[in-house]
Amino acid sequence: MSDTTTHLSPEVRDALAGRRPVVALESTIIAHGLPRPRNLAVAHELEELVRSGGAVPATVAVLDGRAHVGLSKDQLERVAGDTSVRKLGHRDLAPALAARASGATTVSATAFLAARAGIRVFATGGLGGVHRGWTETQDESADLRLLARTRITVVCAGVKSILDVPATLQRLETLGVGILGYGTSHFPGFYLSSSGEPVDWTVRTPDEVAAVMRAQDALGGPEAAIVVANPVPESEQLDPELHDRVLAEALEACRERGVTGQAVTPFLLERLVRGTGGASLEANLAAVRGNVRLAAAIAGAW
Ligand code: PSU
Ligand code: MN
Repeated sequence: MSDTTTHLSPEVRDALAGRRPVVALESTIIAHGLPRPRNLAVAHELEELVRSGGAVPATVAVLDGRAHVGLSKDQLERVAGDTSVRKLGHRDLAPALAARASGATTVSATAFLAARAGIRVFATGGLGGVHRGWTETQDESADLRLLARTRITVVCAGVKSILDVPATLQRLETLGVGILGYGTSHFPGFYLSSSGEPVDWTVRTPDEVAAVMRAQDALGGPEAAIVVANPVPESEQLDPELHDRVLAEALEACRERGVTGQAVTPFLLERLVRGTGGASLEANLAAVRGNVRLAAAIAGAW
């Protein structure tokens, strides 16, 4: 499905036509979630991890007013290196296309474009969700509502720990988004292996995830995502005490400076990287790598 709005890379198009496994990857984490120039190396590494897992990577972005599902090397370089690349949630897609703009896609925009292209499995780091202090700001990521209406399986290390995790889990329940703990009965905490919150369902293999996806299709009914919550290994998690201390400082700085809207998440992530001397970045990368590997296996099983 290539049309005037969307271009599928030849590799992705062939894989979908041949019913071979494809994994969608978002680009906001590359353009706005990781420091340059490391971000480009990570973007390549994640695509390689998908390939070595036997699937075709489909990194999603908008370039010059056209959505791309599957990027060439040059396009990936542009997303990682061009500082004018915007951050695009689902609601930004139409204005960006009309303005011939370029932007990296968040979970909401990526899930939408990937599902529309026929891709069923998507890997990311941590989902957006309900921010702390929601009663004042009403800041809830558009990721949640879009996932409530999109049949896609998202592999993530939970939701970003900068968020109000219990409130986000409550919203996911209300919105009808299923959560499967992968090898765990606890919801992961992004940089941390566990958020301390329980999950209702645990799966242990990619085949078990694929079985849930088939059951979802057999049942029919409203479209909704399945979240596969895959914890970062304990050996690679961020030290929980360091995490809590630096996060408290970052949240305070965010309030003091009056950072709002789309800028909140990149601001907090960057403060965490600095405040932990880069340790949060390593934990973030370990989580994303694990998710990408698992997503490739799930796409294969599916
Ligand atoms: N996970 C990461 N790094 C990121 C993000 C997720 O490890 O940068 C991005 C995703 O693209 C997610 C977005 O959709 O943050 C959420 O932004 P907001 O809170 O503004 O909706
Ligand atoms: Mn927000």
